[in-house]
Amino acid sequence: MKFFNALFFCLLCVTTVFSKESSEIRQPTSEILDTAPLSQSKEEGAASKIEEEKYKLPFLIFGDLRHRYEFLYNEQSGKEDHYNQMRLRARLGAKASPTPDLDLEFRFATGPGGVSTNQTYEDGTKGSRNYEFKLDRAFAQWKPQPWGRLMVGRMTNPFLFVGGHDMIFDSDLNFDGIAVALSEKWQDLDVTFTASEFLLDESKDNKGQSDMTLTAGQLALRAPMSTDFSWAIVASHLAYSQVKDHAAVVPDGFFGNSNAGSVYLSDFQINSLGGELTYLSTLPVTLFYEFSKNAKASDLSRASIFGVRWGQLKKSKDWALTVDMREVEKDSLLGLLTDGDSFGGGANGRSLRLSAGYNYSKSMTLVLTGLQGKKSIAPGEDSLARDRLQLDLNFKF
Ligand SMILES: [Ca+2]
Ligand SMILES: [Ca+2]
Repeated sequence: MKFFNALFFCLLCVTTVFSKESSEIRQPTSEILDTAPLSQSKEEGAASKIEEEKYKLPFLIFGDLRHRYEFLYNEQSGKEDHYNQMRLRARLGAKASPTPDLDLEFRFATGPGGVSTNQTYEDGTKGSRNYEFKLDRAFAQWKPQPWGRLMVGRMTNPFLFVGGHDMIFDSDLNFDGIAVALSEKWQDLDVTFTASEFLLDESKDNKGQSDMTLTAGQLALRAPMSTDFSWAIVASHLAYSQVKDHAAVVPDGFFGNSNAGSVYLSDFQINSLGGELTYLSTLPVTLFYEFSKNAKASDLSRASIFGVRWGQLKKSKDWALTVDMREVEKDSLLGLLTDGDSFGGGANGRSLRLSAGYNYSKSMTLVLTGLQGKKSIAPGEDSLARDRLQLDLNFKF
């Protein structure tokens, strides 16, 4: 019953959000100012022109919210635990291009950040008290040439992965530091090289434990094969510094990576290769596979994902189906950054994800996702079920 109540509430919200009032609020400033009284003098007209320029918004405001109903089954050793919850994700941002070669973006979001921007309703903050809304992104992108861009600040993930998968980096992640992307087109071949230096744990100590960083490089090639097919190959090298013997970066722990005595037992230097084949039509079909290996771990160092995507969610009435299967061995990837939903997040698990989405309009999307996973899959450990069902109502402007 709770579920249907939630669904009804969401539909009610949608009706309100898309009512006439909201479209009036978003009326362009210039249109509002064009309705100035006809009796204005020339001077008043000039002054109003200045006011018009002053208040013409030289930026784009954007935002989205997701209302999620979630059912979880988390097996504990020797017992079962299942529960449901409702969660909110709200994000509000602004983008500006003050000069043609410069973009600035700021965004605030609910949730703790990192791999999750979910605020579980009445969890932690209870009794209808307000939730925290934190800085999620703040970065500048300078494009001095059509083939090159430089990003600094707390930025969106600059790397591309086949099928848009989230095995290595959760889709909520933003990164702190600097990134450079160079792209060129030779005949039909699109080539993009991206490099970055990101900070994961700042240390003031220059003797013992110092900064934990991610130094990464990626080469992505994409080209059509015929009029009906296109392919992409993406090779990535992700070198993390100072992970071994480092304490947990966030209080929640090591997210499935090997640890003992409250420190990591392995370093992480990951080489990853992904391939993607797309059948181009009104309902495109994409097949993708990626294999990753941590060169610094002698054992349990491999991760892989295979997936199929059918359809796309761009226009009103679009639909899409996605299936992916992944296995992330204990020390293959840094569990702190991997997708937080599959097998409960982190490393040392495997999962199957099925997802169906439908665009009721370009601003309203319904997504149903089922995840069946196992965590603690390393030899000698007791594997535990991690299943969840998510019903998402997404709204954006
Ligand atoms: Ca996430
Ligand atoms: Ca430092």
